[in-house]
Amino acid sequence: MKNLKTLVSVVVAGSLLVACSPQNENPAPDNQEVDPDVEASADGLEFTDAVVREKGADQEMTGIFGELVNNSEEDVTIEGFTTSLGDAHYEIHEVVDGTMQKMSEPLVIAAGETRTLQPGGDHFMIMGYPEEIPAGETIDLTIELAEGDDVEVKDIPVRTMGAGDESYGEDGHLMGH
Ligand SMILES: [Cu+2]
Repeated sequence: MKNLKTLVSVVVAGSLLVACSPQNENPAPDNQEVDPDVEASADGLEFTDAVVREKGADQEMTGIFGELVNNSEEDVTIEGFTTSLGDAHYEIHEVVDGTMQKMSEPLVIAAGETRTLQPGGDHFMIMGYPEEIPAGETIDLTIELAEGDDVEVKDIPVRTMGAGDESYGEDGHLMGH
């Protein structure tokens, strides 16, 4: 498992370097010596207060929550995401009339705006991952932007969170896609 995580991180870091463009050369506010990967995300999209809800081996899915902050002067469109968990089904969800579903519109964060991902609202969903995701662990998240740059968020803590804030589609129709 450790080796797999390391491999995934290296691959992601490599793609970030390729995606990094000369336009990201503004100095970061807190640290002048950040590497290009960090600078790319510091200038654009940040994911703060991020948390993953603990998942038992018997549970079908879980969510990632937090604040998506667009520090840039241009809108960003989130096309999707992956995590250091590796092979799983990742979807961006919204909650309509108390039931979550795949987001019907692209997730756009307007310039300077913040979008909250929370239970009962928009969230990143991890599906099709059969193993336990226990509290106390951390996972890395890679957010894929339509504009081309990926944003990597390291070491998101897994925590126990209150259950029952959203419907997991007990009639089963959510499991179909
Ligand atoms: Cu969901």
